[in-house]
Amino acid sequence: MSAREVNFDGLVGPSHHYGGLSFGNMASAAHEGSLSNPREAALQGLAKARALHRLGVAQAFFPPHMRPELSLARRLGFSGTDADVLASVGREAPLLLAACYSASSMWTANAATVSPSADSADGKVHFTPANLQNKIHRSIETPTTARILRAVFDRAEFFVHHEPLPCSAALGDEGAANHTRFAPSHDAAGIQLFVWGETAANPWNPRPKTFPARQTLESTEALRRLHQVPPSRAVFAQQRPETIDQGVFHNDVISVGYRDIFFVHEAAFVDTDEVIAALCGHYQRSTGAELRVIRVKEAEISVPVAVSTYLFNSQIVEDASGRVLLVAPIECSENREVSALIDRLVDGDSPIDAVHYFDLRQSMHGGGGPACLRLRVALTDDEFSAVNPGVLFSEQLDKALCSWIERHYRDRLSPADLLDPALMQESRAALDELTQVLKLGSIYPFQLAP
Ligand code: SUG
Repeated sequence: MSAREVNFDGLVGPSHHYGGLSFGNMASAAHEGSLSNPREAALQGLAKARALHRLGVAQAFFPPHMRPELSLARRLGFSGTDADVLASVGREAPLLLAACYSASSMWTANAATVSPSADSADGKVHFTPANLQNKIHRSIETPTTARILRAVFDRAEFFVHHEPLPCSAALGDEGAANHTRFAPSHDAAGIQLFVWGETAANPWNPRPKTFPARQTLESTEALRRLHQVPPSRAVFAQQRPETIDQGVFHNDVISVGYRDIFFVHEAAFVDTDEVIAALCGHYQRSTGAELRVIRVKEAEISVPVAVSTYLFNSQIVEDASGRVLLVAPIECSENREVSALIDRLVDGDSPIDAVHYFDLRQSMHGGGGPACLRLRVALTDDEFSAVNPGVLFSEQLDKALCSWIERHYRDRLSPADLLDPALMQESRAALDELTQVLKLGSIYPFQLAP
């Protein structure tokens, strides 16, 4: 049976703005309060999905979440009509208003951890929605993410949906951004890399001094158990604390894996060489093949340059003819050292055959590059045919989404605009229509019976 890896890209929602909500994420801090363009953001994301689809990559979408999520403000003591809540939160707690309105669900690499059926003991695809407990604006994504995953992957004979891990600092979980799978092909059994930033069990273990570590060792161990990945197929690695303190808040900001390829900066882990050796050993024993590692030295690309260009947040994909492509943010082409490195990889004997640059600046300014905008799900043919077809990319869906974005999205949004009650009505009208376009049924709270 053959299989493919499907990229589920997050559609950017109508309230995309720069709230400065993610301490430890340099781009989020740098763009706090600046003017966003939700329409351009959504169209940039769609353009990436369209281009990859046309190259032969399997593409699908997850819808944006309902915003504003006023239930968050209500749980924190704000009351009255929706308009009253909006006005009083705006007056008394502007950061909370930004959180209620955050469009961060676009970064679907943080939606869930996914293990393909080839790796799991029960032969099913496992999903655990991330609890995202480190950031309030992200923690509110989890219930909607869980509903969307169940709506898209609804056949119990193929798909297992776990509860999110309990919302505790000891179990911080940021989903696929800290999880990578290596395998000779999408249908073959492989190995999985689980990356964590701190451990609740040992307070003396080195941890970042300035910025938070968002994922714990304990959460990664739980994910391995829940997903029935045998210990022999799992490698655990700690992010280097100093690297987190330089703005590497997720592992996908400093490494990316695809099939048998691992593109990694030497400062990614506490002991990167040891991690590479463990991965190569496990991979060899599990698959009989060799892992191909592209290890980038600090002297070639510094961590701050990796963070500002998001080189390692590139996607690695294969086109229809099997050529391996690096899908990189346009910022990489604008940096001399980074573009020179990419040229060397493409021209030399690395596994990368070509590069495609994308302008995703609206997302990048919130700290999300190409790889943040997609959740990968490796599916066999049978599993693929069980996916809700409404979310799969087609030229027809592309046209419908373009028209939907053009009709519903604003082209500028400032923090002050979040106080405008019309924005709430506009967002709900847009999302209500979207569930029909994607044929997902009722997934938003305003569509569900009380
Ligand atoms: O969680 N930014 C997101 C970016 C997530 C990137 N995802 C991956 N690396 N996979 C975050 O920090 C910014 C929101 C704001 O500032 O308004 C934000 O949430």
